[in-house]
Amino acid sequence: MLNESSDEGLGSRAERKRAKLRAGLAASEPVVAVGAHDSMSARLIETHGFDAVWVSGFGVSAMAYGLPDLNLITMNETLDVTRRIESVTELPVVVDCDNGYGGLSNVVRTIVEFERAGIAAVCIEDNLFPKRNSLYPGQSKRDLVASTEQARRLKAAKAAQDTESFVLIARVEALIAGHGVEAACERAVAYSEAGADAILIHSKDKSLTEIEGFLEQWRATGISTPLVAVPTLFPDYTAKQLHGKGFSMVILANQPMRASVKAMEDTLVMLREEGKPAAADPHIAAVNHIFELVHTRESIEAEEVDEVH
Ligand code: SPV
Ligand code: MG
Repeated sequence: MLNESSDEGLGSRAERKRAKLRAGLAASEPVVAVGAHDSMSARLIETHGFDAVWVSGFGVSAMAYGLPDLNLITMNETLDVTRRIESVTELPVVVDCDNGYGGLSNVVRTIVEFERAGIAAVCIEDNLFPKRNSLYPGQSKRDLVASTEQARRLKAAKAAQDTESFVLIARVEALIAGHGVEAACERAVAYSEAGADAILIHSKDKSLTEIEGFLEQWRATGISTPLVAVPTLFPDYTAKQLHGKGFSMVILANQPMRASVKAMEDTLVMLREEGKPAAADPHIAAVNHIFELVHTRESIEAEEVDEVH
């Protein structure tokens, strides 16, 4: 028997998710995306009522591969994790594809492959390959792709799209790289003119002075391309407050990863100290809860429904 989703095909599933994301970007409430690093985290993000899943490059690097977020993960490795995430959630999936894994042709191939995989949106940043995670503290060396070259890549990416609905988010790293508000705004304008559907303006400034400065200059341009924020380092602002300032989408990029690591560390300490599972049991999810989350009973019932004894 065909299940509910198998007769609608990849196209309409993808279209439905992309339409949901596009409607959200134009709505009077912010789209709140949360960072997933695997399929279970994506399932939980959906269960808890969020609007979209962010496939975090940091999360996939650290959690799926146990590696630093330094462009070590290839396009195919990201696509592999993304496909597994996409298949278990009804939410639009927004994938952090770093800098598109190289030059113009790499960016174009990234768009083609992720669009064909039914993904709603891809985010491409202007960090030069190999990139370094934007939150890494200190004066680590950071080079950006020249603005004109990045605009050329984004334009080529948009031209390579097969559908109108697929969303390309262009991420500006000028504030992270210390180039200042004016350079950030110039890049945002260039990327928007190149056809980006949204602009992610990243910042580590806890006071929000940089972001406010950017927003002031951006407003003066009159460009209506939606803006995206990642408030990891300005965590006291709610998604609603950021929406009020002009952001259409807010990405809570890494909290599930950090929660998982803390919970695993605490559990391993208890197990190591007490030497028996009972030490951890009151503090961890019940086995039955895991069964429920992945719909185990439903699968077993379907297997047994017409079984001849
Ligand atoms: C990610 O989640 O991988 C991001 C956001 O790109 S950040 O880590 O803040 O750069
Ligand atoms: Mg990233």
